[in-house]
Amino acid sequence: TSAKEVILTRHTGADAGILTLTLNRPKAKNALSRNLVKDFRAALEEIRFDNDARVVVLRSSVAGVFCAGADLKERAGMTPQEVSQFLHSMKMAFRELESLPQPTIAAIDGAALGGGFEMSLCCDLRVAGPRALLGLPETSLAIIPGAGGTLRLTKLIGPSQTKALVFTARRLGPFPAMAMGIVNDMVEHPECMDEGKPADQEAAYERALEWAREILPNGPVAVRMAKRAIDHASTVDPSTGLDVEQLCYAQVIPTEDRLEGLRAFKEKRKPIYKGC
Ligand code: CO8
Repeated sequence: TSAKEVILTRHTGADAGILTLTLNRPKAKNALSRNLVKDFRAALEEIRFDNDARVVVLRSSVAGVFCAGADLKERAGMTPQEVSQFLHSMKMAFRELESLPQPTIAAIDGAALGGGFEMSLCCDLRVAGPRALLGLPETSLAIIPGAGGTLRLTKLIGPSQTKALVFTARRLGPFPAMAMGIVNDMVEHPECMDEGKPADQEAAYERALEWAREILPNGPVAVRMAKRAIDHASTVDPSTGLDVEQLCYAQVIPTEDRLEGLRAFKEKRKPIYKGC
């Protein structure tokens, strides 16, 4: 299925179960316009109810940019009511991304600024390419991060590191992003960068696919339930968190896949899971 500014690709063959969601609005560096957000939400809805979808990779088709954040030009022409409607729909899109049942991986091969960075924070994992540039420039625009950045980044790296980034509006390359724990993995191509050649556009995406392929063979229901339990772990009190873990655990007990896992172990072979 393809929408104009967001393209949903279902992989096939050995990669069946991996879905790639590509932000594709080159003329405005993937800035989040009303249209892009609409396409994005439609694609997320399709993924959410797709039982064959096991891992989702979010990437950009635009060289050197993941997403430039909110569309600052479109917004300038909106009435206050339209701005409120748009911001609501953007925040809903981020909630929908964050609450997808499947694991999600953002492949960031360029600028991920403001809302673009906040979007990547709604993914479970982040992989930075050689030209990744992550930041919350809002205070330099005399606003503050308003699409979940203050909360999601604080949960990820703590309040002091978040303040350091937000107060300064600093942009981070892959190394500091990795050191601060913002990205899970990075691809370095110092030789390309040194010679001033364009870095391999696909590097972060390829690495993200490697992560996806490592998740793919594992029990799909188990992975979804683990995501749900871990997401609750950081938002509820410990005793509720343990309850949620038990409820999620209970979901995997009646699955065929659990028995297949035991059989495969006994027979010393790789399990083949069906997601039920
Ligand atoms: N909005 C609209 N258009 C944009 C945006 C944007 N955010 N970013 C880039 N563009 C446009 C440019 O205006 C330019 O258009 P044109 O060709 O017509 O002049 C085109 O894209 C290409 O841009 P550049 O020439 O600047 O491209 P570069 O490759 O040199 O640089 C960058 C790319 C680094 C992405 C650069 O464009 C940039 O810094 N953009 C602004 C990034 C930014 O500040 N984003 C933060 C926006 S604030 C935000 O996201 C807050 C969300 C809050 C939600 C609140 C909820 C309550």
